[in-house]
Amino acid sequence: MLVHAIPSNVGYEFAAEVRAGLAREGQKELPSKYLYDDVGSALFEVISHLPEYGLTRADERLLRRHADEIVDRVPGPVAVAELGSGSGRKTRWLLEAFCRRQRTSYYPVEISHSALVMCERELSDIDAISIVGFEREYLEGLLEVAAYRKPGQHLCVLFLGSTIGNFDRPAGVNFLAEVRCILQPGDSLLLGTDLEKSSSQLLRAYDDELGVTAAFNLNLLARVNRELDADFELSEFEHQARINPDARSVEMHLRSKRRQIVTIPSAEVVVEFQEGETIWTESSHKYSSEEIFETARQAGFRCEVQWIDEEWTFAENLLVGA
Ligand code: AVJ
Repeated sequence: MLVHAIPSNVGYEFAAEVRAGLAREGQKELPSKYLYDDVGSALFEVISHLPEYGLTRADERLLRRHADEIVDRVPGPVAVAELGSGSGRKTRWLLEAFCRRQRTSYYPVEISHSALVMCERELSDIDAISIVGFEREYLEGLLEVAAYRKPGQHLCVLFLGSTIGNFDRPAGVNFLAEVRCILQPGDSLLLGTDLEKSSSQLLRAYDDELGVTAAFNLNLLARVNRELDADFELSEFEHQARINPDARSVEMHLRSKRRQIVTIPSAEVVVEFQEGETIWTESSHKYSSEEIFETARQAGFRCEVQWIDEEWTFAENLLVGA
């Protein structure tokens, strides 16, 4: 077992993106990747245990159930790169299967330092694994992983948990195409996608009774306060989950309860909110099982197999670089 982490060079962009997102005309927005600081990552971990939010458990069930089949379809020796590893819990099933076959390198790419540390700790007991974590943006990290690649080694990218859903559809295809550019023909991409479900089920999942998702969303303002010395009054904003039927997504917003002015010194911006005005913080797009084949094709992959969880409609898709 080898564990070492390559530390971050992100951070300075936060102020610039907060400024750009809040100073703009029309719909204010903040990039959803900033939801995942230490507090946010811990809150998401709690969300994944809520009865209303079955996504993460469906993902894990599929990986556990089909780990051997997945591994059989990925030629070895293999380097496994995971984009957004989170806690690493659901990845264990796959890595154990890979490592039963042969020694395997695992490269988690994750912008959250605490999630990366957690994931390395969680998985380091697996026999015949070597782990090198990259505290990086996805594509930047993947480029570095590709540079580490040894001759004859197959690259298998994991993009699980329906993180792809945070992109709108065209941006999702673009992102997958960028991943494809870093890969070689025959390399694999295991893509987890949440599937369409009823509005009521989605609203319950993204606005849970306990208020954990609300706290997860509001933490973004708390983070701006902590890191950029802002004076957001958290009790003056409320969490909102919305269905966007045209985009086939569920959106999270933070709604200003009254007219108010917020100062963010380290982003050099003062922001005015009208009563009822929102900051759009996340979109979670839901896919049909059929469209994933076309999405894969547009990005330069072929979707070879799809496994679907029936309890919480979710698909694990094995894409191969064309
Ligand atoms: C981790 C991006 C898949 O979109 O469902 C959970 C994040 N947001 N509850 C999702 C999330 C609100 C989650 N992803």
